[in-house]
Amino acid sequence: MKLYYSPGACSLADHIVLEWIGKPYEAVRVSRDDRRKPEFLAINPAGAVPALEQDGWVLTQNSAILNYLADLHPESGLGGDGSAKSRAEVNKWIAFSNSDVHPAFHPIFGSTAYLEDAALIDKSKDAARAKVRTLFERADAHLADQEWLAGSRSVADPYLYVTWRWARSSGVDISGLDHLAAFASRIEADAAVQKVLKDEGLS
Ligand SMILES: N[C@@H](CCC(=O)N[C@@H](CS)C(=O)NCC(=O)O)C(=O)O
Repeated sequence: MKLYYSPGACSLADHIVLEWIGKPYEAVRVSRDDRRKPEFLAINPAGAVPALEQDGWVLTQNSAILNYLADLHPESGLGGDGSAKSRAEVNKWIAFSNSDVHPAFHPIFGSTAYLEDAALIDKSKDAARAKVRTLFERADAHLADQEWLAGSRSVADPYLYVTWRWARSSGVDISGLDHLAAFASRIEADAAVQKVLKDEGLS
């Protein structure tokens, strides 16, 4: 199994999950330039990571990959406790990161550059930072009385952690989000996560 990733990108979530599962895999680093090359576009025409390749089959879209890894390794417990309800909770939190938090970063990452007006672009970035803060406040409140998003550690947790890393380095006000900060520290303290951060050149 091969995971195509870019350092610190949303593919970091899948990388952590693969390490938690503990079965052999290969992590293939893809730079920003590589993502536009025909070789990579043949793997994912969207030119985006993550992409997971297994026996010539390629799966893209983070939510699909996280679910697939959980299904492939039920013994890991990373897809919930086996009940439909607990799996729905895992999926709810994958969706929160993938559909709400991740897209909220787009202006910060440059999606409003087409405006070609520095003041307007700055304004869109400030609005994005405020939006991320609001979403994080919701996650913070949820984590007040539990260690993991879906009740027990799951494939959803590293995705929110990745967005926390982005927030830390992009001027989002993360002050006072103590439960979310503790959650991120819990993930960061994990030996498997430390290994992945080192392998991606992030530690
Ligand atoms: N909908 C895709 C989005 C993936 C995505 O945005 N990946 C980013 C890294 S976090 C990327 O590779 N962007 C490069 C690009 O879109 O050109 C998913 O959920 O997997």
